[in-house]
Formats: sequence, structure tokens, C-alpha cells
Amino acid sequence: MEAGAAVWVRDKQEAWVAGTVLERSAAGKPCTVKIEVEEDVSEEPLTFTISEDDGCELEDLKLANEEDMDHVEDLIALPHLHEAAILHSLCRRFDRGDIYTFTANAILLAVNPFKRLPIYGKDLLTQYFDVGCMREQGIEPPQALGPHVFAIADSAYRDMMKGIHAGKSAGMGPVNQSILISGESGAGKTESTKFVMRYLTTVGNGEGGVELEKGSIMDRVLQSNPILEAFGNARTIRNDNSSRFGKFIELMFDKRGNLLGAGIETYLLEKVRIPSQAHDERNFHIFYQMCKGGDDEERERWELQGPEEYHFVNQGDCYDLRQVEDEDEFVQTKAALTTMGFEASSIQTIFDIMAGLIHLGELEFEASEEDDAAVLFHEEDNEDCLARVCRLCYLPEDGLLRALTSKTIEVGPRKEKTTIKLTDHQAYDARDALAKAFYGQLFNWLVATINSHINCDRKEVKASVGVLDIFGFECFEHNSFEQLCINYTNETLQQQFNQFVFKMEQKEYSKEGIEWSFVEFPDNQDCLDLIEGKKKGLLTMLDDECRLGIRGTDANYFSRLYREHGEAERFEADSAMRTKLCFAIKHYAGQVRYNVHTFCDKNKDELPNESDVLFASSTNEFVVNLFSPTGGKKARSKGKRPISPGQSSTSTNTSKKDSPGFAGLKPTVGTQFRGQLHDLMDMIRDTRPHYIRCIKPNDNAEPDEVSRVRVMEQLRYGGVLEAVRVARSGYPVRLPHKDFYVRYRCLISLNKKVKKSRYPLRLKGGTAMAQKMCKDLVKHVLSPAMVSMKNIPADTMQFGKNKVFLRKNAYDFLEMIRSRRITSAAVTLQRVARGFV
Ligand code: AOV
Ligand code: MG
Repeated sequence: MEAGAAVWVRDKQEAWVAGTVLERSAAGKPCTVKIEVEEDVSEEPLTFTISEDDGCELEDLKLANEEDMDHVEDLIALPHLHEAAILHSLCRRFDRGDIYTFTANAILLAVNPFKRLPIYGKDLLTQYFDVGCMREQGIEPPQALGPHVFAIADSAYRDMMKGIHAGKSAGMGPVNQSILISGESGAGKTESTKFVMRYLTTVGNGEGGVELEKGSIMDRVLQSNPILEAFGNARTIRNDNSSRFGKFIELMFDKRGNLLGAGIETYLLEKVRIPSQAHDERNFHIFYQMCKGGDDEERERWELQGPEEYHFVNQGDCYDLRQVEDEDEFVQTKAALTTMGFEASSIQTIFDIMAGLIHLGELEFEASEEDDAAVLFHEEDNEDCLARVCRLCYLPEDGLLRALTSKTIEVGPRKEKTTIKLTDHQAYDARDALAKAFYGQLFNWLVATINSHINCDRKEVKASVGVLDIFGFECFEHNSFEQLCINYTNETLQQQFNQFVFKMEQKEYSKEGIEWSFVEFPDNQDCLDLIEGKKKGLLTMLDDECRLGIRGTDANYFSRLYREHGEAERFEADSAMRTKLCFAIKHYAGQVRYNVHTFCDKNKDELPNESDVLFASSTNEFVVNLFSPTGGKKARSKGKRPISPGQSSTSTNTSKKDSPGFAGLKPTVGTQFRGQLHDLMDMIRDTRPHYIRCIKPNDNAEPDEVSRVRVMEQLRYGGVLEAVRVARSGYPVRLPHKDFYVRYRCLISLNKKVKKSRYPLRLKGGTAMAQKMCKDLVKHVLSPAMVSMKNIPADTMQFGKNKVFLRKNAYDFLEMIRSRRITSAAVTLQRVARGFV
């Protein structure tokens, strides 16, 4: 390191701080560095010792990039590539309002600005599309557009179209695409998803252009968002609009790239929020929208006052959102339901039931003096309330009261049915369970109905782009089964990223014999094994406990867990934690402490057993159907993957024969969820993934505030640095020799001296021959052209055993001259066809 060199020095508070080397040093000698601290100029210089091995890089001291090299749009362009440089680059870009940054074009980093930026307008959307078209035609666009969520949506769309045009033959990778969006709670996944969907619906509108016709399929697909958010999102302490369910939406296109329809699959709605909310949190938005936004007539019908009045919506003592008004949102929710095609009578029933659920939470019980059995508290008040609930939920009063205060059990060897009375505590539990089931079932029905309105004729579908928006990684003071499932999802997605970006990539290089130095990455497979392992994973052990029926308890589960995993690297439960039945998991994104209280019940997710009869006796066909064994409407998103109300997220009506878990019982929540996640990952495996990694710059949802330590944490656990390293030294494009030859043979005229007859149209012979012909083609034609026209060195291509490996710049260049050659005509043809001109 030379004297005067700009460096980064590791720092506890700021992650990395800038400094200057004061004295020149060599390996093994101390090196003094002056840190540039604004407030404290008098700070003593620090001394580092550089060992022989470290060369000029130390664990806590890194060479800084030159000023003008800091502001790169793609991190792989950073001359000095390390954590400090990436962090600094992102922060500087963020300060200038550039919230997006690419990593090798395939991973988009998005730092949440927490304020509206004017970068999502129709004009800009069109520009991104135009630039995409030009690139595809081999034309350098006149203006460069920076990294953007539209750009990644565009590349997914283009890759899909390329796949459609190329057909199955040309080794171009899968036709179907997926955009996988990750990041912790509040990082911006849902917002990014909406931008991606807006881009894809707009370009999928074909000749319709950028204005989407009201009620058109594109419009309906977009309108699914406000509906699902109203019923599935809630304010948490991490995010005012936190998704309390996971969502995978598959947008389907025809051979011309027009949007035909979509299918939505949802995962694990957090129903426990219905009966209880933590301090400063809210129930699902819809309740507040109704309480505050309903007009006089509606509120009279629902008998609703302000949300402060009701137990099910006031426990968090929090009623407003910081950025939006519930009243306005309610208008939007209703409009979206109408646009989607929900019938007016269904809409009324949905809202009636929602109001009924609010009143259900008001029902109170006490122990009767005779036998401790639950009876309505203050009979008169509660009878009014019961009547109100029943009117709004279309249920018979005696039936509801019976379901809440009694239970049928089987006794004796002949399993005779007998009814026992519940205690007041059990009655409260039954009330809450009923509310959760009702809401969960209604949510599933909403999803299924939306699917039926955005569905399309599968025969026309040529390819799809799937967008995954999950609930982000969470760590609260109190974490329960829901957080375990949420964090398990995030682990799975991180593993998918690792698989794709690191494992598969590096395996392929060694298999093909490509020169490569292995990049270490943060692997989380062991954490996944701990959670979902077949024999002794946390979920399996929980199922085992639940199988014991009433003998299974949370405390038992805990002791078995501790016995089995007490020593595991990723597991922790010190004595203080053990007395509280808590354990911690060291997740990829940090340690989370879970309390096993209620795990068994939540995993079983049982309905009060009188409720079948109760719902069947409803006066409203809608309610009867919602809970009938074949319940709700079934909608299919794709031939083989049914989305049925019973199977997604909450499942209370899965038929017995579906049960993979316990013979004769419905599968547990954990079992179902694991199955769903595995199906999802299987499907994603058949797509070409594009990643958006959302980053939360601070924990206060404040604009213009960056905590460098928090940003660094997220970069670190997301494996961003390693991903940039792999991308920079890697070969993202690979084509089987024959495909490479067929694709670029048309360029032989670039070298006038080459005899065409040496390069036959069709290749004969085996792989060795194909490889030789490719090598010749590269050596005599392609490489000289690359060097002379673009100064791209020859080592940007390597020959594997079966494939040619290309760096991005080499591939882009070849594609550009190839398309120039092939489509020299009508440059704007596609623009015209898409209606943008
Ligand atoms: P999440 O989906 O990642 O959290 P959201 O997408 O809901 O996070 O983002 C949280 C909030 O950040 C939003 O409500 C916006 O106020 C703001 N925000 C995010 N992205 C942008 C953007 N591009 N421009 C302006 N504001 C933005 V969670 O669902 O809780 O995991 O599980
Ligand atoms: Mg979200």
C-alpha cells in the first residue's frame, strides 16, 4: 500500500470508514492509517500490520476505489471488489436517488427509499421497453438507462420471448421465467412486485399500448393486488403494509408475448392475527377500512362504530397507517372487487361476514355457578351481540352458541358420541378458532375467485413469468409458529439462490473442465435440515407430538427438541431460555428466538368440532359452500397444480384422502406448508430465475436515512459479495457446441479470408468434432472480430467438454452482430407491433 492511498477501515458503528495510508508499508510491516472522521479530526492514526499472506488486503483494511469508480451501475465493474466497496457504492448511489444497482445484470439490488420517487411513470416504462427492443435488434440505444425494476422485468420478458422464438431446440435455457424477490420485512418486496406486474401487464397489452382498458385482463390482474392486500396485509412494527401471506403469481403469455391471464397461489395466511394483535400492530387492513370508511348506511347495516371499540381490532391500540388513509383504501378495495368481477351480492356477503367477525370478538363468557360450564356473560348484552353476529354471518343463534360452548366426543369402546360442556376458557378458544377458520376460508375463497376471473385458456399459453412475493424474514420480541414458518420460507428462498448462483454454477464449471477458482459462499443447508429434515426436523417432530392427540403438549415437544438438537450448530437453548420453553435458531439472516407455546395447536389448526354442523345449517348458500367438504370454488392455475381454497394457506376443508400426514386426519399446517414450498421450488427449478434483493436502509421507515451497518448486514447474509465475485469471474452464458456453431456460423463472412466451405452448414461427427469446429470458428472468425471491433479479449470464451462458455460481454457482442446480420430490416417493427409508436 502506497502512502496516500485511500482505504476503508472496519468500524463498529459505521461498518466501514474512509481513511488514508500515512506511511508506505510492505508485507509484514506495520502500516499507519489516518481515519477521516468529520467530528473528531484529532483521532489518533491507527496502525495495522500487514502479513506476508495478505498482500495488500487485510481483514479490517481495504483499498478504496477511485472516486469516479464508486458510482457504478453494475457492481461487477468495481475495480476493488470487497464488502466495503459494495457498501459504499450502494450508499452513494442511494444518496443521489439511485436506489437500484445491478449485479451482473441478473440480480437487482433495490434499496427502499421510503418515499415516492418519480421513476415509475408510463414514459419511463416505455423507454425501458424501447431500449430492450433495440438491444434485441442489435442496436446500441441512444441513451443508457440505469438499473431499474423495469429493466429486470424487461429482461425476464425478453428471455421468455427468446425462448418462445427459439423453441425447445436451441439450448437457450428454460422458456418460463421467474422473478424471485427477497429481503426482510419492510424491505420493499411487495412494492417491487407491483412494479414488475405493472411492467409485464403493460408490455403484455400488445397493441393496446400503455393505457390498460378498465376491466381488461391486464387490469384485473393488477386489481388482484389491492384486494389481496386489504385482506392479507396488516400493520406490524416492521412494516405498515406487511404481507401476512406468501404469494406466487404466474403471468401467462401467448406466442406473441401478449398477456393471456394469470394464476395466483398463496401461502400460509397468518390467521392468528384475527383474534389477537401485538402492541402497535393492527389486524388485517379490511377491518379498519370498514370501520372508518363505510358510509352511514353500511355502518348501520354492520352496526359498526370506530375500531377502538372492538376487541378483535383494538388490541394493538393502533388504528392508523402513516402513509395512507383507510377511508381511501376502502374505496379502492371496493372498486377492485367490482373490476375483478365479484358480484354485488357476494361483495355484500363478504363485508357482512367481516363485520360479523368483529362482533364475534365481543362475545364474552363466564363460568356458570352450577357446573363451571361456559355461559354468556351478562346475558342480555351478549345475547344482542350473538344475534348481531348471527345476522351478519348468516348463522343460527342456537347453533353458534352450541359450537362455542360444547363439544362432541367419542367415548367407550364403541365410540359413542356424547356432548360435553366447555369451560369459559375453552369457549373463548372456540370463539377464536372459529373466527380464524372463517376468515381463513374466506381468504381462500377470495383467492380462488380471483383466479377464476384472471384465468385463461391454457392451450394458448406459450410461456409464463412467475413473480414470488413472500413474507420477509422476521424477528420480533415474541416469535411463534408463524415466524418459524415465515423464516423457514426465507431460508428456502435463500437456499434456492445459493443453489442457482453458487452451487450449480460451480459444479457445472468443474464438470465441464472450465478453469475456475472456487468461491466460498454462506451455505444454509444445515439450517434447512434442522427445520424440515424428514426424520428429526423441527416440523416432523412437531407432527409427531401432534399425533399423540391430547397427550401431546408444547412442553413435551420442547424437551424432545432439546434432547435431539441441543448440540446442533444452528440451535440454541440455554437454561434461561429452557425455563421459558424457548429455543433459538441461527438463521442465515440472524438469530431468532421462538417460544413453543401454542405450537401444537397451531400446527393442528382444528376447528371447533361442532362447526361442521353449524356452517351446514347456515341460511346463506355462500357460507354453506365455503365450508362444505368440496367447499368453495376450485380454480386451477395450471393443469397440474390445482389452487383450491382448501389447499392453499389455511386449509380447513382438505378432504381426508388428501392427507399425507396422519392416516385419517387432515394434514398439519407444517406438513402442508412444507409440501407447498417444495412444489413451488420444483416449479421454480424449471424456470430461469431473475433476482431482486430488497434492502432496508433503516429500521424507522425514514426517507434519506441510511444505517450502513444494517445495509452491510443484509448484503452479507444475502451473499451479495460472493454473488458479485462469482458473476465477475463466471461465464453466465453457455451453449452446447452444436448450438453455438449453428448460431454463429452465419458470421463467417466477418473474416473475408476464411473459406466458407471449411464451415459446413451442418455438423457431422461427435462432440469432439463439434468442439473443434467451434474452436476454429472462434479462433479464425469470432475472436479477431471481437478484439478488433470491441477490444474484447479472447479469454472471454472457454470450451468445456460439451458446451461453449461465454462471458456476458462476449455473448452480447456476438448476439448484436448476429442480429444485425439477420434483421437488418425494419428496426422498429416490434415497437410498432407492440403499439408503442
Ligand atoms: P415488504 O413486502 O418487503 O415487507 P413493502 O414492499 O411492503 O415491504 O415495503 C414497505 C414500505 O416501504 C412500503 O409500504 C412503502 O412505503 C415503502 N417502499 C418500498 N418500496 C418502495 C419504492 N420503490 N418506492 C417508494 N416507497 C417504497 V413484508 O410484506 O413486511 O416482508 O413481510
Ligand atoms: Mg410484502
